[in-house]
Parts: sequence; structure tokens; C-alpha cells
Amino acid sequence: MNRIFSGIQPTGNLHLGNYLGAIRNWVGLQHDYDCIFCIVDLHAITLPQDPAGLRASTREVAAAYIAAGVDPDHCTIFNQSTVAGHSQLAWVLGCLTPLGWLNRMTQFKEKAGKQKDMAGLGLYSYPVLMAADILLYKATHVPVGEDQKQHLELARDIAGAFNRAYGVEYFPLPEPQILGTATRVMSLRDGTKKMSKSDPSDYSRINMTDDAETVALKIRRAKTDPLPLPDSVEGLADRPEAENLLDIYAALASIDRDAAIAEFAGAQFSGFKEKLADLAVSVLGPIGAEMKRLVAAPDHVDAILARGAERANAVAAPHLAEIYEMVGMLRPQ
Ligand code: AQP
Repeated sequence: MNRIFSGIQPTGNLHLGNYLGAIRNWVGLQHDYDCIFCIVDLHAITLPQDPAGLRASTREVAAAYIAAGVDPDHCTIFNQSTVAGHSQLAWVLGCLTPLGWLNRMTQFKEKAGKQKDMAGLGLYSYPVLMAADILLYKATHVPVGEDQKQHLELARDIAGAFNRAYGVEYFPLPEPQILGTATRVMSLRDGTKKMSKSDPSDYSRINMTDDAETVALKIRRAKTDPLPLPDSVEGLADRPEAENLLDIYAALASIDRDAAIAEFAGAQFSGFKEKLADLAVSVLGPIGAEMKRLVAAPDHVDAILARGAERANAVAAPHLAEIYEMVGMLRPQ
């Protein structure tokens, strides 16, 4: 059976983009693949994190997976730092990754900001750790949002570099799965910017745990333009906010963009926004409520993470032993 690996950083403010671009797709894939879903806490510390906040956020992301319908009896759910193989393989792969490949990564440029010399080595080598996450399990498929496409391509290049260096087809080249109509959910305040956990404005995103009033308020306040909604795809040209809201509607309603355009052709934003808010609340409301319930009594989530770590280690450890053997690490008997 083909294997999926994917993950989310426990950096707070899980939002609609994380749900539509990642978690919801996982739920649909979980019975067709051997699925490993990680909470990537080592990735989270590539930017400063408050330790208590990081622990709380790790549980919250696990709760989001479970509340959204990822079945922990069927899938492996764990946090990255509980499997040492991620860091160990990242070192091996880092030794094979030319700096020139990393210099092309746009996410580093965005996150490092203007003072690149002050950015941490971890932020720079983030894509190598991501390659290790995937390759440690020899995953064949990686469902992600559009923003992770470049990192996935690098993971494929790194897998190829390892295979060439050791003259074996050891790692499969992982295939990205960028699924659905909301592969890149944009900010509610600026349709040209990705909806993001770290946006300082809470009005830029719908959080998975927002209550119904907050969701409705954020959608009412979402930036739009003065025109009515278009009656064709061509009418969305240069209207990023209209495009984003229609795509969110289509994704939440599980219809395609054309059907959403047909439903609201010529309508005013006010009426459309009301329908969108009702739909968002009906989809996210039960998930947010279940997340809060799971986080309030965390023993259940912790037990799932502990079991997941054991299962993940059982897959990872033999692979790491094979890799060390190929690389030439002596294991004294
Ligand atoms: N806006 C988005 N639209 C669609 N998919 C998205 N993803 C993130 N934002 C969107 C997908 O969610 C998964 C986990 O992302 P992550 O938390 O590990 O990484 P991120 O891209 O750094 O998330 P954020 O929310 O944008 O955080 P910050 O603010 O820290 O940059 C991935 O599959 C990603 O594609």
C-alpha cells in the first residue's frame, strides 16, 4: 500500500487554510493509504516559541486532526520530536544538499525578512528536515497546500541525490497531492496574501476554534470590492478577494468554482457573505467544539500521541538502520 506523510506546525491559530488545504483532504485519503500524520514541533522552533504554548499547541493540532475525522485507530498520529530519526536523517540529508538548492526557497526569504544574516540555521535548513520527515517513512505521497509545493520538489531532489550517492533506488520520489478547490486560501484582509497563522490580524483568518459569532463577524468584515459577484470565471480577473471568498464557499460546500459562481451570479456581497458564514459555521462549528472538548481533558490525546510515536518509531528505526549502514556508520557489536 502506498504511504502518506504530512504534518502541521504547532504554532497556534490553526485556521481554515490548514483545514481545507490539508486536514480535510487527509480525512478523505486515510482509507486508501497507510497514513502518517505528524505534528511537526521541531519545525515550529525554527522561529521562537513559548515552551508552554508549544506544548498546548501540539495537543491542539492533534485534537484538530482527530476532531476533523482522522481516525487514530487507522492512522499514525504523533509529534515529530518523539521520533529521533527525523533529526538523525535530516543530518545525513543535509550533508548531501547543496546550499544553492536551499538558496532558492521562497519561504525562507519570506520568513527571514530583511535581516537574513540574523535568521537561524534551522529556518534555513527547514526544507531538509521536511525531506527527512517524508523520506524516513519512505512515503510515496504528500498531501499539502499549494504553498508547500517548492519544498516538496526539493524533497524529491534530495531523495534523488541520496539514491545517486549510494547507487540504489532506496527512497521513492514522493508525489505531492495538492487537492480540492482551496489549495491556497487567502487572507480575509488581503486577497493577495496567504491566510496564515502568524498574520498579526486575527481578522485575516478564520480559526478552527472560532465561535459562530466570530466567524460571522470576520466574514462580514472580509475585504471585498464594490462590484456584485461575477457571472463567469472571467469576471474574477483582478478581483482576488471575490475569488478567494467564492473558492472558500466552493470548498466548504464541496462544489466546484463554476457551480459557486453560478449560484451567486450578480448577487451583492452582503447576502453571499451571510450564506458563506452559515456554511462555515456548519462545517467548522462541530470540529471546533470537539477540539475544545479534547483539549480540556488531554489524557485521551496524549495516549493517542504516545501510541502514534511507538508506531512511527517502529517504521522509522529499521529504515534509519539501513540508511546508516549504506552511509557507513559503524555499529560496534
Ligand atoms: N492558506 C492556506 N491555504 C491552504 N493550505 C494551507 N496550509 C497552510 N496555510 C494554507 C497548509 O497547511 C499545512 C500545514 O501548514 P503549516 O502550519 O505547517 O505551515 P505554514 O504554511 O507555515 O502555515 P501557516 O498557517 O502559513 O503558518 P505561518 O504563519 O507560520 O506561515 C500545509 O499542508 C500547508 O500547505
